[in-house]
Amino acid sequence: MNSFKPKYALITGASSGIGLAMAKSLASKGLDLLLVARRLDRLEQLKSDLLKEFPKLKIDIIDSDINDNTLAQRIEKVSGGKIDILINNAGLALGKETIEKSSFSDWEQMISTNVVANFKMVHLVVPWMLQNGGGDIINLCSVAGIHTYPGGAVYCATKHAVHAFTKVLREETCGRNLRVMQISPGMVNTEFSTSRFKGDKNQADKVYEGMTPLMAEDISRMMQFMLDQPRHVVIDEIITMPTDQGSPTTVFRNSK
Ligand code: 8X3
Repeated sequence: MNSFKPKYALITGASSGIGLAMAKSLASKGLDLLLVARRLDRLEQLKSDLLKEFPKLKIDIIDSDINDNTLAQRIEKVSGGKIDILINNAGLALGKETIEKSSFSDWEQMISTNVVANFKMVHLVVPWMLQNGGGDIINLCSVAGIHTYPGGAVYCATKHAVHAFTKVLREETCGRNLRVMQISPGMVNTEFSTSRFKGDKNQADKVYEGMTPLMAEDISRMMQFMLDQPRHVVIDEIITMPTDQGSPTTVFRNSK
């Protein structure tokens, strides 16, 4: 077990926010990377930035929506099944309307991305990891996977699903040198809110008004800490919020 040394990490949602911060963190630790995201220009830019700083690394990129049916085949082709670490990060919230007012298309997109695509990624890499002698998986959950709040029914439901799935995976694979972990952040200032409010930057900015949110680098630092533990240690879950946030519905704002 202890001779296992991860070399190659797959990150979904790698072109911005937490995924991008994690790409930088893992590259600085000497890991080769397979970066998946929709925006090819951003992926190419990130690859070129990383290679400038870490010229010896192998950085592969795949431009794909996480829901694309051909993604698994593309990952298999590029990686040859040699994935040691999965940062299962792609996910989104859409809208903050009540159940009666929210739209089916938002529901479907959240369920498909946060649940189905996230689970499929695990289903893809776990057999490879077991065959290769081990692996590390960090699923991006949320405080919305533990708490609930009005306007977040489907987002919260998807993250509760991730929480349950991760726990079962951990139980099922226990003893096989697979470290199954999750991180559950509260408010992180990334493109999350801009995407939730469909490009309405004003509404997105209001989410973080008068308080100090977490940044993507805060989350990547914690994930790196999880990965850096000795092989016999699993940090099952990190739940993290800004000091100014007490729960999804309690936020201290100094301007109010
Ligand atoms: C993001 C945290 O509180 O907006 O996952 O749901 S919250």
